[in-house]
Amino acid sequence: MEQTLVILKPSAVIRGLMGEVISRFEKKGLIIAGMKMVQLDDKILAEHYAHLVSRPFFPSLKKSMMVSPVVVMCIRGVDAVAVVRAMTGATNSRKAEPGTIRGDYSMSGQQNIIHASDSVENAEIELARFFDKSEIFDFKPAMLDYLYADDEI
Ligand code: IDP
Ligand code: MG
Repeated sequence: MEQTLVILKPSAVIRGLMGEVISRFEKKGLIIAGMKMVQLDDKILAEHYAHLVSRPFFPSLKKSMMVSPVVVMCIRGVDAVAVVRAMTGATNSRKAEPGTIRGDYSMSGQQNIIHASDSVENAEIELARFFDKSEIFDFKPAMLDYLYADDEI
């Protein structure tokens, strides 16, 4: 199964939306294989958002990601990267479809509740950035036999 990185941003933590968002992933049938609260800093954000460091909004983005701790999650499932991106919705929450996390909980292009890895390759890099191997757990959820047909996993 694939694994992907989700970050519950300060906009989720401070607004009290952590449970709502985590619950969506659980109800979908995704497996939460790792989860912890961390305070991000300049160094890790410059790495994580390396593709955006030259953009004018980068200082504001960085600040917004450090105003509170965040929750980092490793989410596992068949096609987890694409499934979680679809659940996340468009970057600008005002354009995100209703029914997506950003579409339902945010009005902002920046304070948009969660980060989700955008490819299998980036998911691997990002998970290694935020988690030690020992913090990602391989266990069998009780409902696994009812989440997928035998030939899907
Ligand atoms: P993504 O989070 O949907 O993958 P990226 O383009 O990777 O979008 O941007 C990372 C984060 O940077 C976004 O989630 C958002 O918080 C912020 N961001 C992206 N574009 C803008 C912008 O034009 N203005 C302000 N913030 C932005
Ligand atoms: Mg991105």
